Amino acid sequence: MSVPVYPCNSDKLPKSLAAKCPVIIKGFEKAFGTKPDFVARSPGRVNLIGEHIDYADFSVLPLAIDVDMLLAVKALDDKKPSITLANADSRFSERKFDLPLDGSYVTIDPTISDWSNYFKCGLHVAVEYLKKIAPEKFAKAPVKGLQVYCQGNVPTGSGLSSSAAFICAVALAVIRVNMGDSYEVSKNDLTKITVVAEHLVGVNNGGMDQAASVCGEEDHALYVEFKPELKATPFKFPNLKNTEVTFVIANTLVVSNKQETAPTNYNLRVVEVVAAANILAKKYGVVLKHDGPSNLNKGNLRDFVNAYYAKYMNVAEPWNGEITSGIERLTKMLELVEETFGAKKSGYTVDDAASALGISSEEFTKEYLTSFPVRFDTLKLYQRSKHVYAEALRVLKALKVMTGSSFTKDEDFFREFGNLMNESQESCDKLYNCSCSEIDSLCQIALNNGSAGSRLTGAGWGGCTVHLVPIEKVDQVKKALIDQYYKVKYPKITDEELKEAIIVSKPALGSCVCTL
Ligand code: NG1
Ligand code: MG
Repeated sequence: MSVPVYPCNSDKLPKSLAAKCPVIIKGFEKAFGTKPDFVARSPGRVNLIGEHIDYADFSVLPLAIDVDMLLAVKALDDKKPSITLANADSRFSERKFDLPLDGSYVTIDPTISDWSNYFKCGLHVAVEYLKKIAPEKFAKAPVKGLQVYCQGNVPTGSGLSSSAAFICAVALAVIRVNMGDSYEVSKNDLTKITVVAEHLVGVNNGGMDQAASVCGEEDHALYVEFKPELKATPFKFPNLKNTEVTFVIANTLVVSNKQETAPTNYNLRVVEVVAAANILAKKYGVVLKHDGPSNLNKGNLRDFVNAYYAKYMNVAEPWNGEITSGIERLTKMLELVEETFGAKKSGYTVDDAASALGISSEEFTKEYLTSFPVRFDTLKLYQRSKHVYAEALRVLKALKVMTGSSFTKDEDFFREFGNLMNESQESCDKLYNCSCSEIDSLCQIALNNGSAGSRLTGAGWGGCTVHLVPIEKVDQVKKALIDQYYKVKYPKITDEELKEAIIVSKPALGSCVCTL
């Protein structure tokens, strides 16, 4: 399926988006004194369950939401092409850079945190794609210069993937400009190329955000699988008798800048789970077969499931994602985690990890600790691997609840799905250590006031929480969050800020192009 293209005034366009188009076109005209060619857009996302497991290739359950990043774009035909970026948000001042004339890539300095870096990430992967599909045109020549006006309302550093929304919109725009209006880029290609884009700014992320942003559909959540193939399957929540399923998203307003905190947080977790997978493999005498773009170019915890089942259970085919066999395998993995790491819950030093892998400490450092910067005292292999396998298991159970036969009582759906979300939060907090006191407070308040399941969403360490709430209790939950969290922690908070801090959003359309 290709990324949809709609005229700005089409009635196929969601109302909120149709309303934003004229505003961004005006913004572009003010910035550049002319009309843009089109608007490229990609939304933020919320993850319902399945946290920090995408980089181990386990499936996740996100949905696109109707906060988004819009880019109004005009192509230029200069001999010396350059890119000029303007932003509706005055915190992000104008940027301009040249495109190398030999068609090479624009350099990105991952040690500085600048908004144009994210543009360059999207540009880089788009150029790479263009060189692949049309080498005669792009192998040695630059892509077109652009004027771009950006307007977004995905809060940054909040776990709703503002970065993915931005990068996906950029890649989409660059491909359209250079391949022409009649070229249809597939959702699958756009997802695949953008998944690795943030690696260029030093974040070793998995592929959930891009898949959700690109593939979102109105009124549908997405079941995103990474293996055997990248696939996003839309599905609806069960029809309930007396109420509707609603998700309330509440921002702690504690910003976690992933690029800055990666060495002790995000990238360290990636190292921990990859090390755990390889130590398990060593212990059980199996070789991990790894393919795909993921982390540190080593086998991960999903690869270990397959290798273990091939050797000990006589199952040659890798697990294909099927629910019942998945539940069995992941339950087995949790036993192996106890056996392997249970006696060393305090964690592994570099020397401990190296000796468990049968390599020298220098080799361990070189292979695991240098491609992305990390800082730690000990690697918490027990806690991290237990979280990943248990969380992957919860996703399968959640899918079963969502697609299962109809519920005799509405409460049963809320209890079953809500419990899984609560268990996920507990695990993120206690085993993955990616919660924080503000997330804990928001979850507690929501649960006390009608939420059936409350948890962090995205990477954590701040950012947003998500709450499963029956529609009739939404106002009560919102009021409690305002009175007991926002007004207490931020006494000067304005009504406008509160409106942005709590979002009640229905599943929204993914990436699209709006023509003028
Ligand atoms: P956020 O916090 O939305 O950027 C990050 C990763 C995801 C995933 C989640 C945790 C990036 C770009 N995305 O999401 O791939 O691993 O954390 O589940 O870093
Ligand atoms: Mg991000």
